[in-house]
Amino acid sequence: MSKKEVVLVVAMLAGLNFGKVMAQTPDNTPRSSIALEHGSHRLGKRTDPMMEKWRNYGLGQFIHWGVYSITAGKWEGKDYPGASSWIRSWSEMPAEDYDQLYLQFDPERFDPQSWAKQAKAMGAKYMIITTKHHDGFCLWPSKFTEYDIASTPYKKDLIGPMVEAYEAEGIDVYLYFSVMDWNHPGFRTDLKTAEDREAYEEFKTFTRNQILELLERYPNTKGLWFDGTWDAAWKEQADFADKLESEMREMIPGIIIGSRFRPDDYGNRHFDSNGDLMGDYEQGWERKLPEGIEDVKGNDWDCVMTVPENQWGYHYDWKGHVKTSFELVEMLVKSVSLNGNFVLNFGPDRYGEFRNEERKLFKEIGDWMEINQEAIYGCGYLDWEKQDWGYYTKDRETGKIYMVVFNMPINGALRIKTPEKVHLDKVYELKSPSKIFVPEEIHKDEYFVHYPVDQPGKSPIVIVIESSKTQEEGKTYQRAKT
Ligand code: FHN
Repeated sequence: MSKKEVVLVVAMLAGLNFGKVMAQTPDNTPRSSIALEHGSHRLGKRTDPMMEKWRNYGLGQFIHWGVYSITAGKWEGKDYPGASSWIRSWSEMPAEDYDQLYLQFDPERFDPQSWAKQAKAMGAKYMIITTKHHDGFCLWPSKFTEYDIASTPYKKDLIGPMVEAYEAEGIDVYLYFSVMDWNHPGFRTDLKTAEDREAYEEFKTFTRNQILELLERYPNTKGLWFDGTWDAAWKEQADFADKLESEMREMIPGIIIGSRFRPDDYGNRHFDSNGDLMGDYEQGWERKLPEGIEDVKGNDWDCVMTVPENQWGYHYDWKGHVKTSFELVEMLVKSVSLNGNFVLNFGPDRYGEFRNEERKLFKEIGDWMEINQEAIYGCGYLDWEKQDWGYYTKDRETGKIYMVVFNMPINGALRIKTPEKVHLDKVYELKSPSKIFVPEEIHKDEYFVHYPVDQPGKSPIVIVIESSKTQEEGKTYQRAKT
């Protein structure tokens, strides 16, 4: 039984009203809640400019890069069956051998300007870079460890040039940081002994030092994307993490930190013991998407997605299904239609180059975004009944509605069901605004838009709806007597 369950049972047995305090919800309806010192510190979405900008990104780029790009998913001719970034944890990978590989890390073809231009061409508005993954290797010259880029043949900082190059392309940079650090002697997954606890205190100091070091070195970063916080040892660090998050927020006002960093008083992450979101957005949608708007619980969220099923760092041979740009654009549009951001992962090789499959995605996604980005940037959920042909998005500022069609009916009849008294003023194809459709009203607040299917498309079609409220009643028919 967890600590929280024991405390709850004791309180109930004692007939105590277990610390139930009346917290106020955004609409000020009182709600009972468990008293937490380190739970969610805010109900409802952030509404400041930095978060508004984050909310309207739509598309981001994740980059996993580090020593694991040298092993590339295999060791001594044998394939590691998991994600290449985890190869150090493989029983057949001698950790001491892995921990020497950094002495070979020399990404001579690393060209941050080229990376940034490719991301720009794809349409990414932000980029998340692994400054340190679970293996503990730092892509920046850290004062707190020798296990960093300064100790490699390459020697030079990799993060700073990326920040500069991406910002030059108008792309915001966020820093991924893994709390889990297999290289640090004080890291523990759980704290069983006094020695564990003593070692972990040193690890906590090291972790805080590195996080604050990153913010000092790269003050333009817009946020930190934390990872590796699922272990029992970290779940006991509610007070430490809360204080550290406050320090980060003081250092860079407005900085954006997701739900994967802090545990609450009872070790709950992402959502505290009252079910309230920890941090500024939900970071739980990894390699999966919400089904419907109710799944996002009114929160901001991002989906981080790999191109193969589960490869974040470079792998020498992408086995299994490699997602097409069509699939990935659908995931992007679905994310935006449900008020989220879609962050597509790239894993450069040990030399600093993207693989051909990734270059193809830069181009194909970029080509679609060039024509249809209006349906993505600054858009979010529309509360119209979802139809099988695809997804609606709505521009938060203009109110324009976009039908993004992935599944064209063979007869081209795209069904639209509007809320009551909504008039469809103008309907046209985004890429050809002169191509205007006259919706056929088939029932009260229900229409067909007839798309000429003699021109079957290869990529998702975007149709724009300009609508307005009307007093007119739509066509009504006598209800069937059943
Ligand atoms: O273990 C990591 C994994 O390598 C990758 O970094 C992803 C990215 O969100 N996070 C962890 C798995 O949840």
